[in-house]
Amino acid sequence: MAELQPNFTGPIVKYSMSRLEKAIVSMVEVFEGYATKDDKNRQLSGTELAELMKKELASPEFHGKVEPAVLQEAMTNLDKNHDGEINFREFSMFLATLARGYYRARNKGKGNKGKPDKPE
Ligand SMILES: [Ca+2]
Ligand SMILES: [Ca+2]
Repeated sequence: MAELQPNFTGPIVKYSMSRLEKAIVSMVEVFEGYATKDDKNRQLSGTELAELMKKELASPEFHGKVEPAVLQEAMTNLDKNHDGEINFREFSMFLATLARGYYRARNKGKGNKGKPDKPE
């Protein structure tokens, strides 16, 4: 069936999500998966956050890349509006901080020689 070939460029290609789209869907699904464990299903409580961290951010592979200081900083600044819970906006900023830390660690010592490390 010609229309199912991988290099077909018509609208049917939209049936499979790109890596980036999958990453975005995963972010939302992970948040929802933990935030809905109690009555406030649009907020992560301390308990829900602890469980998420334990199950979703525990692999040695990831921790080998992200410096403990970056993780600590991300945790400290999580609750931006100081209401004791983490909403999706706060969670997405947390993930962005982790992604930047991971990106920096991955690219440490590679390229950009002579250019100072500027904070974004
Ligand atoms: Ca909740
Ligand atoms: Ca909050």
